[in-house]
Amino acid sequence: MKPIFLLGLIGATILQIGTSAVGAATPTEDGKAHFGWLDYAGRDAVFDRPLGKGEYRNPVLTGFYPDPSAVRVGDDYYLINSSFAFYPGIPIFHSRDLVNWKQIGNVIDRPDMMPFDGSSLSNGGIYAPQISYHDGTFYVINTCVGCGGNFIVTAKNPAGPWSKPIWLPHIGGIDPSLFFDDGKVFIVHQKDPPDKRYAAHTAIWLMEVDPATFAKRSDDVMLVDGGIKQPWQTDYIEGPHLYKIGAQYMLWAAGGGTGYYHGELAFKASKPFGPYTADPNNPVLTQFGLPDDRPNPVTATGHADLLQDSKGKWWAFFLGTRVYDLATPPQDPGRFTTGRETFMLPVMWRDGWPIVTRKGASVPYVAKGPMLPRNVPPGRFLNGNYAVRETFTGSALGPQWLFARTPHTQWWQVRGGELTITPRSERMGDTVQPSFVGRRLAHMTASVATPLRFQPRAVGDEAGLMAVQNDDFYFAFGLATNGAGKLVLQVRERDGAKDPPHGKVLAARPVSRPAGMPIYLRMKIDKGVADFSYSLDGKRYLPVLADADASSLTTAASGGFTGTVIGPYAEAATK
Ligand code: 6LW
Repeated sequence: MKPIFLLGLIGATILQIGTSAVGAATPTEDGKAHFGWLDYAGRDAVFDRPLGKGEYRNPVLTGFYPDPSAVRVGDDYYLINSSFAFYPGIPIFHSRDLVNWKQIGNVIDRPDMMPFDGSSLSNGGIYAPQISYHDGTFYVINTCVGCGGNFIVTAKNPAGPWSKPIWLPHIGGIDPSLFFDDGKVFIVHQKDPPDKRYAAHTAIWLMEVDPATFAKRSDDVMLVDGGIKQPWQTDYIEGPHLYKIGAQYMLWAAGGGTGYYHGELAFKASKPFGPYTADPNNPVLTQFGLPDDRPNPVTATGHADLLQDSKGKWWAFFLGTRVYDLATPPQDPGRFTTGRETFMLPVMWRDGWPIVTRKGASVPYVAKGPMLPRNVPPGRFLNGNYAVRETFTGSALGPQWLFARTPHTQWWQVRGGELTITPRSERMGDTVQPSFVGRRLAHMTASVATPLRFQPRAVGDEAGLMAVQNDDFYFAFGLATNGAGKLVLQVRERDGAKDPPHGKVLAARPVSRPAGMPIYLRMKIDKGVADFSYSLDGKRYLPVLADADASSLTTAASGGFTGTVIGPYAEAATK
């Protein structure tokens, strides 16, 4: 997968590039869908401001990259995110300067590693993983929700291979995090308190485990009870990480739930099992309570991981959401299609207590960076505005591509400069493993286009572009046949479980095109509005559906923890 960077180009312009590269490499009588490339162009006005010397841009990873966890090993930094039931799972990035990241693999990248079958794409699977390093070994500890619970995988090389999971049936709840201290190993995690009084009443617990087998070595001890009311949000206390700073044990945990009230809380103790004292600056990070009319609001900031760089400076990585509509009273946490993204800010200290955002301060889109020597070769664009052409020139898909759950058959091929997909009757909407592969929507305003060569063989055969939050909320824009030998382009939307599993047809337009020649499909998402158009020459686009309400791609509508994923698909009639 060789990305071609086309800075500054967006929309129609980008599609004029390389149209001649789309040849009739393979005939379409094979009934398969052939995609020549995928153009992605994203432009959010807030990213237009040029960077000054030493500055970096937030979010450092745009699009659905939530629950960041980062670790330093010498001069190298590694960062991971949660991925729910998309496969491969847990993207892992490398950086030398903390602001330019390059994906070096995925922690869950073998089909037998994690049982995602039947899991909800945006509510099940991989929640909040944590990465740590100790004595030459990397550890990722995590929860597979609805698919096995808490587990650990290890690796000598963070790019993989990672070990088979070691399951941790003795660790309840979610969000486990490892802590190495003086030859001992601990797991700090979220779990219900013994006297759980209401749904949001959770607590933080700690257990010492065996350093080799992770078997239980101590009682599970409650460190912080989220039900004890404080002047800050303690509901849904979760996502804990434990650090040793000097002689003190510092606990960080998210509070308020991963929405409008989200924040990060800090606590200190002189022994791992406590007692813990709360940071007088709590919440050390939040955007809750800021004016609703602030420009370019970032909301839901929390779930932070702390890291000290090789020069001794401290940084917090955390999630946040960029909302295009912070309704009043606020939607929880406003409308966004891009998921929860990875942000980074320096940590300030006051009397030995941390602060990430001062009271009333909004998270900056541009900040002064760590000034570490940059020597990672630039990878794919992961932040700011950009246009990229994903070409299918190699023999495999790059690590950024996502499948809906784990594929068990090889229904796609990267060959001859094309991505070829076999239409299958496993369809989006059925919580199965559809023939769909996509990339993250990383901008509020973005355009995705692809040249498609496809000759549907039967009614129900359909191929094109799909934008997906989960099985209940998605758009499919595809080429199909009406049965009378006529080709038709149609837009389907499923806007919740109330709609039929395969959605409703919002628009259909007959099209004709010389056999074997491509039809160019383009989907534009501009905040809450989507446009679907096509072209026969890759230059002049004709609408199939304009100004469609795209709110089904917002987390406010779909629920869950992911963002929109867009890419090629091919389906066949349900058996
Ligand atoms: C995760 C929890 C959270 O387990 O959301 O924002 C959950 N924080 O810590 C899913 O990402």
